[in-house]
This record gives sequence, C-alpha cells and structure tokens, in this order.
Amino acid sequence: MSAPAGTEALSQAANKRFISGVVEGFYGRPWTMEQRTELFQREQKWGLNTYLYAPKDDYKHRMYWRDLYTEEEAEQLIALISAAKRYGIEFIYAISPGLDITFSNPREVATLKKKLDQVKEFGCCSFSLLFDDIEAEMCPADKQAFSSFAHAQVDITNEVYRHLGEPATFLFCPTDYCAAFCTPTVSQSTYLHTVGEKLLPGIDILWTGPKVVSNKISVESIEEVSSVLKRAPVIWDNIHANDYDLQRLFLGPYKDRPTELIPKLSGVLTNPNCEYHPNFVAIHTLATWCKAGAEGGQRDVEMAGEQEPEPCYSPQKALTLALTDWLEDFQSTDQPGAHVKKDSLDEEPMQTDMAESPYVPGTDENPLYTAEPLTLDDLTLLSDLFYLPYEHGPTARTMLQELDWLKNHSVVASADTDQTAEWRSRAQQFDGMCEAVVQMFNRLSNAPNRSILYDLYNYICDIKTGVGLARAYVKGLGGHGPLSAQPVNNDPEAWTFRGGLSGEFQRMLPSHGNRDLFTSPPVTEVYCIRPFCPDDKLQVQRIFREVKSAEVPLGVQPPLLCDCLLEGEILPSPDCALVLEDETGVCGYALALPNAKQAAAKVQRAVNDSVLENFPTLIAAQVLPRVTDSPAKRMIGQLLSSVKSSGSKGVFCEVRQSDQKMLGLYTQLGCFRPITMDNLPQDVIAMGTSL
Ligand code: GDL
Repeated sequence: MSAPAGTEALSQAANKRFISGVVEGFYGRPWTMEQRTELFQREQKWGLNTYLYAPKDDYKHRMYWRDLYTEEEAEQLIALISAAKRYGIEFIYAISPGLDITFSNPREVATLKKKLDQVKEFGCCSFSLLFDDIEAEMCPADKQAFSSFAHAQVDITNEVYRHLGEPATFLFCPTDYCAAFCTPTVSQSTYLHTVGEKLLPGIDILWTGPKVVSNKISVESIEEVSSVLKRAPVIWDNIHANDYDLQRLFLGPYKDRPTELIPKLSGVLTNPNCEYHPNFVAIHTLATWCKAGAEGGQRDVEMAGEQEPEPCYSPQKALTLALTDWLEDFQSTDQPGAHVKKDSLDEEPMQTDMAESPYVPGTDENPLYTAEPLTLDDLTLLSDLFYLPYEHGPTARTMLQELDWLKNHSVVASADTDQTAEWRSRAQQFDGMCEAVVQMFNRLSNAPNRSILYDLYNYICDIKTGVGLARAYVKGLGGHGPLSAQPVNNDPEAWTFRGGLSGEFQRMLPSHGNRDLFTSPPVTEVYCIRPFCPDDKLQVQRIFREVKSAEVPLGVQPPLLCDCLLEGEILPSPDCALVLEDETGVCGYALALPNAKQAAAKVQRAVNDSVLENFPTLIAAQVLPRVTDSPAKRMIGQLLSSVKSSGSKGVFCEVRQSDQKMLGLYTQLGCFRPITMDNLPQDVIAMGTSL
C-alpha cells in the first residue's frame, strides 16, 4: 500500500502512549462505582492504562446528556476519577449527544460545553464525543447549516476540543464506526473522508473493525482505514460484548487480532460483557496481548537471524494464564459467614458457643454436605462453553460433533435398540462430557465468591439444561429412556417452553435468528461487487452455462428471456450490470435490460403488456454454488438500486424451479412476488418487484 496522506499524523500517534484498557460502552445496567474501582486496580496490576466511561443506558451520558450532575452524583464521579488517578488509570469521560442534539444551535453547543466543564471540574482531563448508533438523517435546521452529517459532527467536536483546551486525550466515535457501515466502502466513504480531513489532528478516532462485532481485524484493514482517517484509529473492540443476546457470554481469549496491529494503532479498548465479573478473561487476555505486542517488537530484534520465532501471543496460553488467576478469585469469599476453604477455618476458630462445637452427624444421620473445590479444568470447560461470538471452544465443538454423529449413526430398529459397539462407546463418552458440565455447575455454585457466581448463574443454568436435554436424547437413542429430548406431556411444566415468546418467534422464522455456529460457521471470504465490464463477458457466460447445465440437461429446455442477455446477443445496461468477485475470480453476476421487450423479441415470445407495463426491466442474476447468500443478496440489492436510479418503475426475472438457490435468494430479499405471465416455459417462475 502506498504511504497514506496522513503519514505525519500516524507517526505523531506512534509517539503517544498506546491506549489500552476497557470501555464501559454497552447497553444495559451500568457497572457500580465499586466494580469500576476494582477494575482500575486490576487494570493497573495487568499493565493496562485506560478506562472510557460510556455506559449507553446511563441517563446523563446519552438520553439526558444536557442535564448537569447533582451534588450526590458529582461526589461519586469525583471519587471515581480520583480512584482512577490513584491506580494510574486514565479516566476518559464520554458523552453521546447524538440522539437529539441540534448541531447548528449555539445554545446546544453551549450546553454541551457546560456539561463537560462540570466534569472537568471533577478532575477529569480526558474526554470523548460519541456519535455511534444514531439516526444519520439531519434535522432541517442542521441541513441548512452543514453540508453533511460528518461536517456537523466534526464542527462541534473541534469546537468542544478547543474549548476544553485541546486535551492530550480526546476521542471521537464516528457514526460509521466499522467497515460494514461505510457506503460504498471504507476507501470511498465520503463520511469517513470528511472526518479524516476535517477533524483536528490531536483527536483520536474510535473504530470497531470490519464489523460491529469483528471476527478478525487484519493489518491491511487498519492500513486502509488509517489512510482515510489520516491517523491510526483506537480500536473499540466488541469481541467480548454480549449486550445483543441474552443467552450469550464470552469467556474466550482475546483472539484473531495479530500483534502486528499494535504499532499501527493508537490503542485498543475492549467493550466487554455487561456482567462485570465474567470479564476477567476478556481483560486479562487483552493485557497479555498488549504486552506480547510490546515484547514481540523487542524480541524480533534480539532474535534476528534465528529461524522461525515463536508466535508472540498464543490465545490458548493467554487463556490458561487468565483462568489460573481467575480461579483464585473464585476461592476468595466476598460475603460474611460464607464457607471459606477449610484451612482458613482452622486458623481462626469462631467465637460463639455454637461454633466451638460444630455439628457432627452421627453414624446413622445425614452426612454433612461438602462442596468440592472448583478446578482449572472446570473453568476451562466453562470458557469453552461460552467462548467467542463466532467460535465455540474446543470441548463445546467436540460435544456438538459427537451429538451430531450419534444422531446420524443411530439405528432406531426396535424397542430394544441395539446400537453398534462404536456407537455405544461414543455415547458413553458423550455422557461423560455432559456429566462434566453438571459437575462443573455443582462446583461453581458452591464457590465461596458469590458475586462472581451470581453474574454467571443464569448462563450456567441455561447450559446445564441444554446439555441435560441432549444427554437424555442420546440415552433415548441408546434405548435407555424416552426417545425425545423433551418428553411429550399433555400437562407440561413451565420450563418446557424454552426461550419464551422470543424463542417462539425465532423458531417460527425460516432463516433468521436461527443460525448455528456449528452447522454454518462464519465464512471469512472477502467479496467485491463491481460494475460489469466487457472483459467479464466470458466469465459471465461460463457461470451461466455451468449453473444451467447443473440444473437441467443442456439442450432440452426452452430459453428464458434473459438467456439472450447472457449469451451476449443483447448487451445489458452499462449502468445496471454488476459482477461479484471472490479470491478466485468472478463468481456471480446481476445484469439488467431496461427494456424487456427487446429480449421478448429476440426469444420470439409474446409477453403480456401488463407485465411490461408494470415491470419494464428484465434482470438476470446468478452465483456459483460456493457463494454464500449474503454477498449474493447484496449484489442483487445494489442492482435494484441502480435500476431504480435509472428511472425504471419495476423489474422482473425468470427462474427455473430447479434453481433453488436463486429462488431462495429472491424470496429472502422479501420484495419479489410471483407474477402471472402467459407463455412461460414449464417449470419456470416469473417474479417481479416494483421499485
Ligand atoms: C455497538 C455499540 C456498543 C454496543 C455494541 C455491541 C459501538 C461503537 N457502539 O454498536 O454500544 O455495546 O455495539 O452490541 O460499538
């Protein structure tokens, strides 16, 4: 990549210290002041240096951003800011005025300054303005005053930044804060270019990576965005955020961000799980990553000349380090009267008479309940079950694989099912894995530290139930119980309606909200949609023929209207023709013919006037089988926008019933409806949409 225009700003950023730490930036219940103070202590211990205060649902951070803090609130914030100082953590105060601010009104700007002045008086020296998750449409007054939304945001940010005396740390979160939000792309985003050019160079910009929750963040993607922003971004990392799904929690290691990113960034802040305690792993492993990045740089020099150096950050090793430390926390009691480890009880006998003679059951009485201590294996299993947004941990993957195998290889022959020896042995192993989950649950629920347990409780109960259902099902397959995960009962208990109304909605939908990481793991292919050019003609014909011959034997089917477009007899509209490319080359196309009559004449088929009247444009789209739905739908969506901008009032297409992929895609787009057409070849469906 050529040197970005903002090289100067980049090297400036390189001289600043690397921002590392936590952003409390999720939706839902904010953390308590005590939790935040404990967080500062931890961050210091682990070598992180920053905390960004941005709790989305805190009244005065976003919804009522204009309101000043009361005396009582002020006291709390002052205490928090000084606690951060005590632990050497930079406290950055963020405000999100974007829900309802009128950028062009000087009174609004004054109110914003006044609010930040108040926080400055509390001892805060670093600030941030956030414009994420807001309507991108400006109000009429702002439209008059600013040439774009980016101009409005940048204008107010620069003004506030200057007003506060150009603080050493000042962060700005754009509305398009990840590549997926940029139209059409990062490098062509007018919004990002304006931000990059107009935002004062001392202001850093937050960026979540390719997506809101980025699976991977590559060096190339950061180089691309840095050249547009004219500075190295600070990553706001949502890899451990769980505020978008009630049933998920992320206890896997910081992962899929190469440490080579560190010199290319101004910092990394993790926006983790809503529950404070389970973030031990997220923050600990981020700290290990940051250290590895710093050390890795030095070691590269020392090891010059040696063969392959060890990768400087191993997510697996970082996880084990984190879990080993976390285990200690579980063992420390956080409540008076809790059952602490036996040896500490021995040290300090209790004062009361009762305690002097603890109850010892007789030989014919119930033995005392004894809690087994939690182990590192338990925590590793827990982390595997609640791993990362796009990946289950190794044990969870094995359990899913085994269940899948057991389901597909069982012989349901008769009442006394006789499975093969291999099946029985694997079923037994699966049962053992389920039992380990139950034991882990038992030991966790007996751990002395109740605060950590309570943050985890709903999740571990839920997974215990899920695993229990799978276990009962496998037992049933093996002939040791009813052959249903949930025995049918006319008078069911409440807990059989799993997931409530939301669960019910999701199960009723054909394709949304019911994606499985196991059966459809995320694809990481990069696709490009670009205009069709004459050189693509051969590739397009190749795809057309390849898919057609797979669907129906060549030569036996009457032509579709679009065939002449694909055989090159008629050219598509140059403004309304796209191809889809992946690493291997052209893998799909979407072409439009503005006047479908031309095709009808070529194929010599009479097409109803009403169709041509309502849907004058004919489109043809196809993708190779390896292409996933999402880029294919995007390409068709983009074609429809171009056709609409060209002035057409509607499009139609013809699809063979055997072409399930295209039928599915058009249906999923949601706007196409079957239309009636005379003279349609057999087994062909015509679908149209108004624009
Ligand atoms: C977001 C929000 C964040 C939220 C996260 C995960 C940013 C910049 N903003 O888009 O508040 O916690 O998604 O749901 O990430």
